[in-house]
Amino acid sequence: MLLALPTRTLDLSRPKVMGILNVTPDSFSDGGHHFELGAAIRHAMQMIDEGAEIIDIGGESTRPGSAPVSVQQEIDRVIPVIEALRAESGVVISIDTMKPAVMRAACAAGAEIVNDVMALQAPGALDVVAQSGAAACLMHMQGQPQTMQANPQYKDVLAEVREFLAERVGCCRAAGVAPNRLLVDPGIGFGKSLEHNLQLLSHLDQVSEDGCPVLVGVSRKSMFGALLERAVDERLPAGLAVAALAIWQGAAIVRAHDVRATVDAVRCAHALHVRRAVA
Ligand code: YH5
Repeated sequence: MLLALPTRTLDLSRPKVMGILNVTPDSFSDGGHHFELGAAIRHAMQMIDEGAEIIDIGGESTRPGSAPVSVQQEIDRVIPVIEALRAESGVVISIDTMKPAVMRAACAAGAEIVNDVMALQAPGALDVVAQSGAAACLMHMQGQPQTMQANPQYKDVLAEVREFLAERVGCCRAAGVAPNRLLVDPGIGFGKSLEHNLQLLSHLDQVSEDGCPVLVGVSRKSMFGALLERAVDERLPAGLAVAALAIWQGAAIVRAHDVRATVDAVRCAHALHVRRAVA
């Protein structure tokens, strides 16, 4: 399976690890509010050294309670990082944003995947992606980031997520974004209870109707707090187990903070997945 990028393709016949690079002032700060470019690039280069083939750069936190960020602030945070990483490395760069203006600037600076937790529903987002030639990750979310975890409700979470993603794939196709440029993502933790997350993760092979490759992110997420009562810094073993099970079900990309460990888990799971598929 090949994902079409603007000037090359990404071969997804072997699963990929997407390393998370948060460029918010709390992540790479010099102690004040100043964000340090050098520290962000060092962290990206370390994740690449550990086996990340995609780096996902985000300048806005989607956590409940986090302050909203203006378009200009978000651009000021992410564009220098994209430019510097593009100059240093041939890694595939993904921009994690909901804002069309940030998508446009990021793609002009060298980002090749738009990772949007709103699945390109913001006015203008579809056109920006269509015109840029970038690939896109369409993620399912119920509600808005600030309030999505208050009381998530579904009749059939798997069917509803699958239908939403199929509808967004259809909108992309209508806007001129071919399905070979699309990834789909069930959005673990985005307007979902623990039970909803577990339902989706145990049926990952059923979330993509159109054969679009599946991306999934569970790294350090609150579902492990709910399931295991583990603090954020104690969730790595759980995240590796679920990452492996995602790949075993055929997921193409895992989004993670702890790249070296996740690459090992993904490689083991894929070695078992390919042997099962041919039997
Ligand atoms: C995702 O799943 N997630 S940001 C809370 C945590 C730990 C991690 C308190 N962007 C996804 O990573 N993009 C995010 O513990 C994403 N898929 C895609 N495509 C949330 C996050 C996190 C939240």
